[in-house]
Amino acid sequence: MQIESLIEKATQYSEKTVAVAVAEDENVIEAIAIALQRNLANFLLFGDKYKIYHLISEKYPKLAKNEKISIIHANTKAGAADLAVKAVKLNEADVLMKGNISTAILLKAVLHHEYGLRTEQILSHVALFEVQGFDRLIIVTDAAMNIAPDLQQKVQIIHNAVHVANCIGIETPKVAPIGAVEVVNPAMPATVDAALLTQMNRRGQIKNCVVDGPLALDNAVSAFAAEHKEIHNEVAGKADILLVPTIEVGNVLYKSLIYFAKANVGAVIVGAKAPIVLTSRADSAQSKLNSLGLALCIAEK
Ligand code: COD
Repeated sequence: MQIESLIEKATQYSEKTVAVAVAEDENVIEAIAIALQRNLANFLLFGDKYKIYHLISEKYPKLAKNEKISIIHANTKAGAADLAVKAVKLNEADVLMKGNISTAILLKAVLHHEYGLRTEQILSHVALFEVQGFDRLIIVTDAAMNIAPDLQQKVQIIHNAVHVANCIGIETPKVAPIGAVEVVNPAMPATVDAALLTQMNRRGQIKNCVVDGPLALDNAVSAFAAEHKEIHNEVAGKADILLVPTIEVGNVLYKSLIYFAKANVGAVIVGAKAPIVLTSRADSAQSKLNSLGLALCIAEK
């Protein structure tokens, strides 16, 4: 499966609605324009209506009259985030999308006790990468939400990533908890958690996937590297999901894949009432479109 085929699949759900928090952003509007050309969804654009109109009419004049777009004014960015979150809460939208607003402000609205989008699950970030020359899609989690997850949070982060893998057709994904080495070293807590997660999976405490770790990145994704180190298990060299120990590791891996490997990416936050598209402001319109496609496929499930 390729990311493009997810976007294609999402066009089957074109009656879904996306609430965009602070839509006054060139890349966001470009992604929405492409999404509308492909009849991907309806859009509720929350933010400064003058700036949104200006951006739309300057570059995409036909969009201003598109009945699949509604613009709802908010005086502040935090106000726009609150309104977009409430639209999802009230089932007026199926997906929440971050626009020109800091991640922390949007997430605070999402986590709000009264009108937020909490469920019993933890919320976590799941990024899907298509890397040229690599034989499969790779999921990286959590590169943007949970800062230093503990063991129990890692269990839930795996659960969320497995759900995403299932939504894109990977039935029993292979999960590699990543460390700097492939053996347990008590001085490296990530390796201890990885071993515990492996055992929890074997004992049925983590289901619908195969977990094996710790694995360093090379032994997780390269059969050659795993073979060279004589690591033989179901995950080594074949991982679908890379569980990183901290946000910094995830963020560096995410950005390395994009900036060095020119990877194609789509990313969402899952575990909330609805999927959340949370790409960085600097991400391209293409990656925002990819994330929308992924989020709409997840919303459909
Ligand atoms: N899932 C569910 N509930 C959560 C989560 C989560 N991942 N994180 C916090 N909560 C709940 C807590 O249980 C608590 O009830 C409430 O939210 C507040 O918790 P705090 O005090 O830990 O949360 P905050 O508001 O200080 O921080 C939450 C953030 C998500 C904002 C914080 O974790 C954060 O800043 N994450 C990094 C976001 C970021 O900057 N990413 C940039 C990379 S692109």
